[in-house]
Amino acid sequence: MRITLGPIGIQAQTLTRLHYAVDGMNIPLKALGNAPECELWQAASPVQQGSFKGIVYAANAHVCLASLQLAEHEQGIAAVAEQAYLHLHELGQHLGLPHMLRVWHYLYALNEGEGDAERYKQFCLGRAQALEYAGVPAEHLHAATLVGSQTPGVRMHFILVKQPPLNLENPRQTSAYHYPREYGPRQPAFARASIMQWPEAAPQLFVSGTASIVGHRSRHAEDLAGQVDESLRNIQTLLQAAAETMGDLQWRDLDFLKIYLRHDADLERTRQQLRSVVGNDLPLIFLQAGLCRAELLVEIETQARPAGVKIP
Ligand code: 3EB
Repeated sequence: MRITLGPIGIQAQTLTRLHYAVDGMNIPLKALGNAPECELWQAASPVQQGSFKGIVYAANAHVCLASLQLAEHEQGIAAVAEQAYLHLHELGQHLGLPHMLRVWHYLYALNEGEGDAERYKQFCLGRAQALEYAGVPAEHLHAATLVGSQTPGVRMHFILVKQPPLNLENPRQTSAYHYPREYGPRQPAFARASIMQWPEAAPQLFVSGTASIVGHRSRHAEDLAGQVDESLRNIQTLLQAAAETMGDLQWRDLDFLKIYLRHDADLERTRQQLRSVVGNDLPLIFLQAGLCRAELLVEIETQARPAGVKIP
């Protein structure tokens, strides 16, 4: 399965070998500028659609692309997070695709609540409890993005696979799953990047949402340009770590950058700065989103696959 273009829904498109949609799968964020209208995910063998405990998905024997939506009532977001991850785990068992490769989270009112009661920190608590129950060790954590959405409830999109991906950490950053206590009662459970070694195909890289964090501390508060630079340095470091498996990766070798901006007014400044670093060929996809720490203004994710890679 591969991504061909950036966001705003996975829609049925006629591709060379097959096409499919996951009904109702769309990114619950506002696109900024002239973003592409849909994301295409293509698999080389046919997929079947299904639904399972509020998750809709498309899957074949090797890979599953899925979307989960949970409403929040009085139970609190930690309980919702726990349930979401338990359902995700059960779906993986049910399909024989037990490993997470990539997860995107879209959470309502992300920074609401003080101290340990902040909704992001409570989400991390429920997620950690579910993964502990499921027996997922730190070295099997997956690449992830977690941003704030204006749409109520918890939305997650995720990719499940048969064989565990190779996960990378960033030597410039403390692993999120080792963040100190000041960031919340349980650490954020994700890897900085995942590489999927598809059987009989070239590997594919998924870089997590990457922000201006060095060690475990946020850098360049209130300095957009500084945060963009620091995020790019972090991504570059991950590309270097990935080179051992993927071969040398330059900016132009990436599929796109997906940029989450806290303030839509920062669009043009950010675009100009990114263009000056990555050149004119790389697609830039801008989305407006809340971010995990109040001082963060920007977060960037990316993917890469060598030309011609076939996803089973
Ligand atoms: C960070 O590096 C920024 O909790 O799943 C980025 C990607 C961030 C994923 C998550 C959080 C998550 O800590 C925030």
